[in-house]
Amino acid sequence: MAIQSISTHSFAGQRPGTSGLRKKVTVFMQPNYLENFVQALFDVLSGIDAEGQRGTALQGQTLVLGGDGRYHNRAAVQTILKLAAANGVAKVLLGQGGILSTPAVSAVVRRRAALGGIVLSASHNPGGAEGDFGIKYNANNGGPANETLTEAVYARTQVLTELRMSDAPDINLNPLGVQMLEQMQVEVIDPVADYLEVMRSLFDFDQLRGLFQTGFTLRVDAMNAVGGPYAKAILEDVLGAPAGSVVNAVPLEDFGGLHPDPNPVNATDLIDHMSAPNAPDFGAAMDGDADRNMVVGRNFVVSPSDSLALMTAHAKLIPGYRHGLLGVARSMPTSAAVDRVAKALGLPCFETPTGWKFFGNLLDAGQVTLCGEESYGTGSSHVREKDGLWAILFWLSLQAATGKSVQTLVQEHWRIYGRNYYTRHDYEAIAVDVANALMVDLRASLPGLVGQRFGQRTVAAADDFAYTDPVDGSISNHQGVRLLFDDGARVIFRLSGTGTEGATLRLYLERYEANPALHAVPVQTALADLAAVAEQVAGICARTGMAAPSVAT
Ligand code: VG1
Ligand code: CO
Repeated sequence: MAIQSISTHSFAGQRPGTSGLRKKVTVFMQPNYLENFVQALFDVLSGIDAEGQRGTALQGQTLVLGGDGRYHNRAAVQTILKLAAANGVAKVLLGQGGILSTPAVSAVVRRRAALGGIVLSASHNPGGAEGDFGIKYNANNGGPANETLTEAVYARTQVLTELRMSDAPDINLNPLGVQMLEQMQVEVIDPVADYLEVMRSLFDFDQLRGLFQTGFTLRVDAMNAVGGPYAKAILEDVLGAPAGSVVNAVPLEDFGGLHPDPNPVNATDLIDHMSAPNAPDFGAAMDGDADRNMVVGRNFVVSPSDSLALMTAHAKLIPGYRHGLLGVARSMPTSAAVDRVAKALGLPCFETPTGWKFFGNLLDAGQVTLCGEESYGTGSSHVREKDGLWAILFWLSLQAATGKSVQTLVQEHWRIYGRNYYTRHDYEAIAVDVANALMVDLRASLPGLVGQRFGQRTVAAADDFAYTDPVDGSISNHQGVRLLFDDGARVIFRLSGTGTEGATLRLYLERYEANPALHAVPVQTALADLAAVAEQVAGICARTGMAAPSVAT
């Protein structure tokens, strides 16, 4: 066994997007593609100087490593271990079998005071040999690296010429305990243990056991992804939910052909079960890396934006939040439902760009406790990622504490705070130049839109969302084009930063309805006039040739 110096050449396009570097598996399998990115990361973490001299900051350090189990996960783990061993890392905490959910990586980094963690996942993107792969670095707070770090890594990918890598044979990823790779310890850990302890510290497990003893039924669809082992261990083994409550619980390399994106369009089997006559009391699904969640009642789907608002309103019912919340944050396109609750409770409420990395500073600075995104993501200060199973335990606890169903909880919430009708329309796999031109033209038209009337509404403001981080003052521009109407309605356009095929245009529509008599309108009907405004302003159909979105959630 020896450390090798291997010459390499740079690859274009290794700039991380909304959540790490995501590409087709075939791109990641090119010789040195993954190696380059990881070497660039290690170079930056080592404290490399302007002359390209690597520093010593990785020496003696511990990193956490694991992924969602998708195709290429195991091979990537072996590659990263060999790079880590050659770059002076002292120890890697590796999830057994190469498995760790995204929130679990965050939990392990924090509990074990690691330097950071590497998450192998393309999250909600499809898996398998033809699907996507991804890699993301989380810093010592357990959260996604900030843009300064990801930019530095990207810059390094463009100039690096040498990989440092051990030529040792592959290690066995399965037995728990310590193995040596060169001078580096690899400790294979139980992927669930640390995470379970964090959940135990937040929720009343006896109360949840009691809930299941009363005959409460649930169906949690792990979509053949990494949430399965966590949900099974915690819900069934520890809390006593009926065996079989967690379905599709074994992580498969291709997710069994499912698209592990927990929304009503992709989790149709769950929706069917929840609308059957003998439906369970509660349903939920998670995504590929178990950081997203969809909450479903009997015949009733909860909007993620409403979920955040409702969690905020009821947080004191949960032991981990019984002393109240410091504040809340939502991504800009997420509906303003939570803003109303924050206002009523006198809580600070922040609006950030899309992507969990923007919540990190607010959480670290103790300015917020709960965060959420419209894309089926909610989480809190317990880790620095959104957390699917945490959200499920939160909703189960609310039902246990109140004795109310999902539907009753949400409808009561609307009666108190009003309803923010909300939908997102995705136009997928558009030609990149078409998508870019649409956004450029839209930006150019913004000044002229202010003051224009569309039906009953007038555009009160139109801008391209820019964010100044209140903690470190960093500025992020071009985070989404917004039309803000005088009645509070919003139409938002942005391009996805996680897709791997062409461009994806996301159109977000929202309007507020205070009158409880008007709270039962189908969502797409309630927002049809705003969809028409979006079409009029952006010409999506004319430009893309798509008469309807690929997905509406
Ligand atoms: C999407 C969502 C965003 C989320 C991101 C990562 O990003 O819109 O809210 O944070 O995915 O989630 P984009 O740039 O494609 O809109 V995950 O669970 O895929 O890591
Ligand atoms: Co995810």
